[in-house]
Amino acid sequence: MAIHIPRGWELPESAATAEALVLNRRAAMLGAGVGLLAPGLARAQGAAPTEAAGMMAPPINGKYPPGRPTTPEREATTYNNFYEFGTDKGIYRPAQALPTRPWRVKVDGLVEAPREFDMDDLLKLMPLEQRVYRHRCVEAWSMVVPWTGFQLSALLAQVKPLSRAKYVRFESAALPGVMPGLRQSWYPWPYIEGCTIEEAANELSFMVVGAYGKELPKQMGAPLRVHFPWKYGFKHGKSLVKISLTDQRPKGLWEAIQASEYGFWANVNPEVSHPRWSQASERVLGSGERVPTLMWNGYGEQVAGLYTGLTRERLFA
Ligand SMILES: Nc1nc2c(c(=O)[nH]1)N[C@H]1C(S)=C(S)[C@@H](COP(=O)(O)O)O[C@H]1N2
Ligand SMILES: [Mo]
Repeated sequence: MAIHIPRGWELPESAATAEALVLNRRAAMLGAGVGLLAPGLARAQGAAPTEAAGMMAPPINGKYPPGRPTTPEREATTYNNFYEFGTDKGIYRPAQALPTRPWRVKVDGLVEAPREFDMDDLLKLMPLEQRVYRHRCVEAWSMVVPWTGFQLSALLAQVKPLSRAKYVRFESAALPGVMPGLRQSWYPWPYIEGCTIEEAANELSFMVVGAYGKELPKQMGAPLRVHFPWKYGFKHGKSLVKISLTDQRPKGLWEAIQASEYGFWANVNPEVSHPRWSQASERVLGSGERVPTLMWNGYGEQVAGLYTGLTRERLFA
């Protein structure tokens, strides 16, 4: 296995941190010494990265500058929503029990070529890049994270959607043995979310497999989650096991519980309040500073055109 040592222009933003510099140096040393170590020994010493781990720092796509500093990794990875593991923000602890290999994801429904992908095969098949996106939770906090992944459109091209497909439905894993939250039986598990086929085809719709140049932490939805940076965070299904094309508008878990507060579209709009709080501003994870929330979370140039003519829809809740 070749160990890729990123060149200057390929360095992820996080490489500016001392930690990443140390890691890169370690990788370089490993590269030099790797021929001397039996592979088993290297692994036993915790030195050999997995194959997937070595793919997580592809070049950053510079087309989407976030305009704000990257959230410190520690803040973004210890303050999470993943109700399958509990309702508090500290679920990074119980989430470590999630087994992410082997992992299979089915892409099915109204497609010419339904397929079940092994996660490691999918990583080799898809054009990986990094995108530094803003993330806005409906609870009015936000972060900026360098995600590694590929465009959702590239995955859909593999299965060839039929013209009857109007929506994409995302289903998260539901593993009773490792997810204590599933015992809260009043939630209609599994976690479901969805979007239109036009939204799925948009250049911003991104399948995430890594963060901060590394494999996606389990609490962030390893090994595969989706990100629509112009929508509230609850639209971003984590730890996906099934992606289905359908002609029925999917009903999300939150919409099923409380449709008046969490709708299908959930596009970010500072002027449309949540029934219980204002969406005009947001608390920035890490600094704690409050900043104004932007229309479409600042991504109007790419997505506003998706919604012209949809005047009867509740686009912003
Ligand atoms: N399966 C699943 N996906 C989920 C959630 C969840 O509880 N379960 N929470 C959502 C919410 S409300 C947000 S804000 C984001 C949080 O992502 P993060 O933990 O990576 O910040 O994940 C979303 N995806
Ligand atoms: Mo959220």
